[in-house]
Amino acid sequence: MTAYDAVWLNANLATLREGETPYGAIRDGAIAAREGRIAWVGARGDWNGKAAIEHDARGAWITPGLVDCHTHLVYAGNRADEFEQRLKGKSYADIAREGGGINSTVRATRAASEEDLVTLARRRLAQWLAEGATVLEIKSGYGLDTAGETKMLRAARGLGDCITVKTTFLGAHALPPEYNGRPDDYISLVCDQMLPAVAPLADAVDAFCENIAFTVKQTARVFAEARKLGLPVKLHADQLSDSGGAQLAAQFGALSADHLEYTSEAGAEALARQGTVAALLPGAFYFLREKQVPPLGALRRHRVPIAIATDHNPGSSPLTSPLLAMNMACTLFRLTPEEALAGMTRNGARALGMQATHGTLGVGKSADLALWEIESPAELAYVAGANPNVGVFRNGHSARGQQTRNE
Ligand code: DI6
Ligand code: FE
Repeated sequence: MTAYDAVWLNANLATLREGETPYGAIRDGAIAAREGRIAWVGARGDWNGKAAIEHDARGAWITPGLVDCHTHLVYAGNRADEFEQRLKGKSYADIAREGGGINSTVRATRAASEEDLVTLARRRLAQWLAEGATVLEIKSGYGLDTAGETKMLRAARGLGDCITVKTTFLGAHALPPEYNGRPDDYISLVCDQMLPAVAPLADAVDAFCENIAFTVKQTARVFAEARKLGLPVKLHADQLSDSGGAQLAAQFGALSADHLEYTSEAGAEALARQGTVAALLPGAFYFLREKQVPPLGALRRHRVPIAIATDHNPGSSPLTSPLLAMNMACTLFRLTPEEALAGMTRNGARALGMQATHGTLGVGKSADLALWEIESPAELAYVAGANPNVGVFRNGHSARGQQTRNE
């Protein structure tokens, strides 16, 4: 008889495996782990294994640990004062002209030590852990010089003890003040000096391709360099205008193209051809009071995998709740609750190139489990502000010293 390290019984499973029941659901299921991986999943009645630890889930639903595939969690300072100024009538452009906006976060982040950045990010991270997240992507992009970007990526990796972290180098996020009027020179710095220096600390490379940031041509230079270093790419694409970002992302075989509010049908088709994930970010849409929603119909028609993420950052999406991001994806973008949950699990993992190891409850995957006191998985996208999480396990181990509720 095979021995397992742990089994969860008296649970309903939302496996999120594709092509099965809605949510890949198994009512009254059992799930067992060995050496940090899922080793058995099925109906309780079929379970006759032996496990060193038996967890009584007391009727909870178990989903894969949530995967937030797009965040800017590491930074110093905040921009609440700008939020206040905007509500008193000042425009984003006025604030940027006066040295605020992204550059105020760049100043604060450059001035902070790596330890400060870890402390601040760890404090924010508590909410992701409380809501059952086990994987988080974190971008750089507020250093905008080699030392600052290196410091941010190191700080992000420093959080790996409590959550699985994927780091993304976003040197091409904004033009730092010392390069004012010289964007091509800055892109040369990114390509020739920053990228080679940060490559060992980065799992992927991202850029902000937008009329207020970098052009398609500048972004393509960064991506070509990433390719030489063997790093996969992702892109902030078509957030405020259709700049052909989706097509550019597809052309470089990007893991994901993110935002996509202004993406055309042709853009959606290009993503589908490459298997590039569409990562939708309703937090930024909400906070910036955008009007145009991503082309959900085209994404569905072309069967583009859709991920949902918080895009947590101090400027355009101070959202710290993956569950609320799922709710917003439904209310603002009209995703179904099942699409929203798949977006924060299976497709979030795919957007990070982790589909072989994360994002569904399948044999061989990491034993990353979130337990929820809910009656149906649709409740996860429905509760707007509540947190029904009652446990989270990463690689089979409790991720916050709590196994199931009341224990
Ligand atoms: N997209 C955004 O909306 C921002 N960055 C990005 O890539 C804004 C980030 C900030 O304002 O700090
Ligand atoms: Fe972002």
